[in-house]
Amino acid sequence: MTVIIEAKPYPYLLSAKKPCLLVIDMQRDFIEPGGFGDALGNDVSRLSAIIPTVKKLIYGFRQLHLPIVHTRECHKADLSDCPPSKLNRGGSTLKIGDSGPMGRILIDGEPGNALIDELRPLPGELEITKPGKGSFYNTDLHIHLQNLQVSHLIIAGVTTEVCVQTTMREANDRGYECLLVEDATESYFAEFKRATLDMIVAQGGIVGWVANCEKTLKGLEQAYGQ
Ligand code: TIU
Repeated sequence: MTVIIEAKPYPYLLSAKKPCLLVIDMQRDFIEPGGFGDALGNDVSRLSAIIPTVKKLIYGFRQLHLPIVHTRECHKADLSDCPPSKLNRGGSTLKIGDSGPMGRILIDGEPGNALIDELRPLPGELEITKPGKGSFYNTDLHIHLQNLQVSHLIIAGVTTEVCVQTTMREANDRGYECLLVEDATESYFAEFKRATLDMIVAQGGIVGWVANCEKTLKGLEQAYGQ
């Protein structure tokens, strides 16, 4: 069976192994006021526009019984997994670990660190906590994907040029065929999102593919639907 998704820079083919949806850091810290994104000086309101599209992708994968992995950027309460370089970067008033309106900033288990209500994982869907921007750094993601026999990653989430792009490059180097869903990812900077999408597909898809949600789900439904 071959699945074809109409994508840039050329059709994305899926065969043999399973595709997995990787939803990156759709957590309150980046999407709601009072979190880490806000503390860094960003206009966080830009990011909520993609929530319905990410929801559509998640529902599509659930209906097709395909695996979904959610990630969440966070640190341990004692900050032992947060390098001083990350802690001190940016010079903002509220730093990682400080108390903000949604609890301690970017700390595992705090209210602001939760995935947003609309995209809460279902039992059986993996939720990976990650201390870095890339989802493979200091996590068990690769081993989980290998156990699931996943070779293709369909990627969504925030922010496009930070955690999403870092993860996609890490995945590409580990041999995964990656497709970024362009209307299911967003940045605090419109021009950085545009540039990231361009960088991914340049040079014959040096990092992978880009397609919209509709085309992605259409290809998957044709192959895996009943
Ligand atoms: N600051 C920013 O754009 N992003 C992050 O710090 N983390 C993620 O992208 N998730």
